[in-house]
Amino acid sequence: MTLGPEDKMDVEKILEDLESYRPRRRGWKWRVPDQDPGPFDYMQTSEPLKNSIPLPAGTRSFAGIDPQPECVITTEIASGRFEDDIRRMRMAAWHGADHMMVIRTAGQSHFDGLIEGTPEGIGGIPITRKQLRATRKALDFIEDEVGRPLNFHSYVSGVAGPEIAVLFAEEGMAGAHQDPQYNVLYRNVNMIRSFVDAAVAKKIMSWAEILQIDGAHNANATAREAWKVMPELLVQHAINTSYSEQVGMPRGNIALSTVPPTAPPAPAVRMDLPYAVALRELFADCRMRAQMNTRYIESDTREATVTHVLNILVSRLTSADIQSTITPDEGRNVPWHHMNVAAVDTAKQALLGMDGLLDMVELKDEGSLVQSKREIIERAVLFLEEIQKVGGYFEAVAQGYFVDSGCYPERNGDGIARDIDGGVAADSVVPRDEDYLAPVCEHFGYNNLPEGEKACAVFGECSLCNPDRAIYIDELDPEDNVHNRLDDNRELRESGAIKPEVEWFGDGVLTVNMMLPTSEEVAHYAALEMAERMGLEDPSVIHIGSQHPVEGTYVEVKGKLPFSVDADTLVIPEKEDLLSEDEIRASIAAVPLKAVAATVGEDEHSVGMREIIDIKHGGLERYGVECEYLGTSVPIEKVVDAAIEIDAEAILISTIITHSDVHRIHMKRLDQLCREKGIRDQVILIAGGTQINDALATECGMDAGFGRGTTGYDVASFIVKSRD
Ligand code: Z98
Repeated sequence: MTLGPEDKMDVEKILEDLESYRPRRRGWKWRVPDQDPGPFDYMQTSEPLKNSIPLPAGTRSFAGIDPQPECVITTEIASGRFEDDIRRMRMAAWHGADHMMVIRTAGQSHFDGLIEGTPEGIGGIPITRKQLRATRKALDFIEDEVGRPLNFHSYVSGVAGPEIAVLFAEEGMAGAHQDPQYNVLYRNVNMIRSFVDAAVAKKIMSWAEILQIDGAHNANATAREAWKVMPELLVQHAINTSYSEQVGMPRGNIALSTVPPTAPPAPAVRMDLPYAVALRELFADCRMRAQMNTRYIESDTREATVTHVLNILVSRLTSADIQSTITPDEGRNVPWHHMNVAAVDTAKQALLGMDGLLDMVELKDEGSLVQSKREIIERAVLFLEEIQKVGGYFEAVAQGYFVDSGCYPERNGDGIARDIDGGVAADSVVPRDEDYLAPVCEHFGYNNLPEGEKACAVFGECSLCNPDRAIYIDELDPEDNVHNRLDDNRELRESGAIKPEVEWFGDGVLTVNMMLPTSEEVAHYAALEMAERMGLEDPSVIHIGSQHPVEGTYVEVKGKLPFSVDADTLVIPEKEDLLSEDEIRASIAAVPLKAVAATVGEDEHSVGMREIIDIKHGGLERYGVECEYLGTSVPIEKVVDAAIEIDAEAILISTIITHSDVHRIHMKRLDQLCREKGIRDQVILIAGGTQINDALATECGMDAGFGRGTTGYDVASFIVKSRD
């Protein structure tokens, strides 16, 4: 199978012969610094992609350039079905993501072994060998398509941490979260078990060159007054980093999961920046994985996006090896495909926009930045000292020191306390037998062998030395598996019919946005009623924002569309075949052509029209058209008179403002006036503007309409074709 830009991802092909699939490589891949060929000089970019989708302005106004920032960009995927995860990864990769972080299904942390097959997950995917293989295989195709290595990532946590670490090593995973504190605090896995397991898991991850991301940011995401946990965040990073190093993990493979702890309306950058500086100063050789703030995400995607741009400002003012992205709809708890893409675009756009920032500004080495930084570090050191004083980490956890919303040494008594002898898998740590022999060559601790001898030498080779030794189990559940899900939507897939989709293929979900002139409470129910009457199934309000207590409320409703559209029955206008530039020039050189152009009505926007006519922007003048530009806010009568006066063959009008449908009125008036003056069959009438399209313009009496993305070339080709 090959995957070209025109091919849909064929999940069934991906699933074929997975048994013999082997990953191409092991370990993490960073971007390669490079300068995108283009009109600008960048200071922080990497090699361009072979296939990609640029930012909207990149396509329209910057000749299609799509520069890639120097740092890896993450997309967090949580559809719960791997077959949809991979399609979402493909879309994100085209927009610039190269770290595919797959969230796990709820509850997998408490499984004490591996699971198999491809069951559906809740809020994430069940991590299994088949799911990892299928996804990695799909990623191989996608990385060939975009021309950049893609890092696949998930979690080495929970009761089966070491088993998952071996699975990840065997299956060529590039990154993983691993932090025993996460198990203890958020999953209530026994603390002794968690730390013992972590040593084993980290040793195997080090062999597999898997980049480790820690879990400190979860304290911020969980604490009640989350901006106060900054000293604790440093402490958590220190504990996991130090433990990892002692197991043998190189610092260069340890990425700290750092998050700007606050969000507006707090004075966010003033609070977040000193923390970011402190972290980078203390952990200079570690990698920085800059997570975006999740703690203060509500259902408003605009608000989340602004917070995330501020987070990226902090990354640019300090550093980020990986810029993570969280979908702006995270606060709605159902991240959707297009929101993954939106988040990746936000990161790409903001990083590029702030390229080279630190070359121009300098962080002050005095004043509040330094004072706050020092204070956070001092509080963290005191925290560590007190942990020692109370008897060590386990005792401190038992006493609820962590995720307390007081800014240490202040304590609020609302921390997460765990029992040393309690939690999931308590009492499960036992000394190794004297004749213990590790099942894989990489292991931690006692192994009944002379120093330096590989465990697997005794029994041949292990699954790390020879991946063929890993046992592949296909499916265990005859009902809950990808094959049944593919059967369920086969008809829709094979018919080529189109259904809206936000999360899963064919889910039919769409959103309707409305502004209702009433209070929030009434708007909520009015919106639901409207959605129901529109024929949407299961409507629910996913965001509501008051504009004023009684004047207006903005509502976003989601619902399911109960039908699909047959693509074969659609009447899609054929793309206009353009004349070549030489043909246009030759025609105009042979028979000169004059045009009158104006922005009409009461509209002062001149940029669009200038783009179409000016020689500087490759407009009509470039092809030899003599353009009489009348300016802005020009009455239609004046435009027609001017055309008669200079004997113009084409009239071009532009309207950007479309309040009260003035654009339609202007177009109709132009057609009517030309008829009244008896010149209609001697002039080509063209309307343009952001809200104009060809169908609308021709309906209003124009010969053609041109909307967003039009160039002077398109218009020149149309005029020459029309008059010949
Ligand atoms: C992120 N938005 O990091 P379960 N271990 C660690 C974690 O941070 C997480 C898990 C395990 C976050 C994603 N993080 C959330 C250190 C989760 C997941 O038990 O499978 O949910 O573990 O980008």
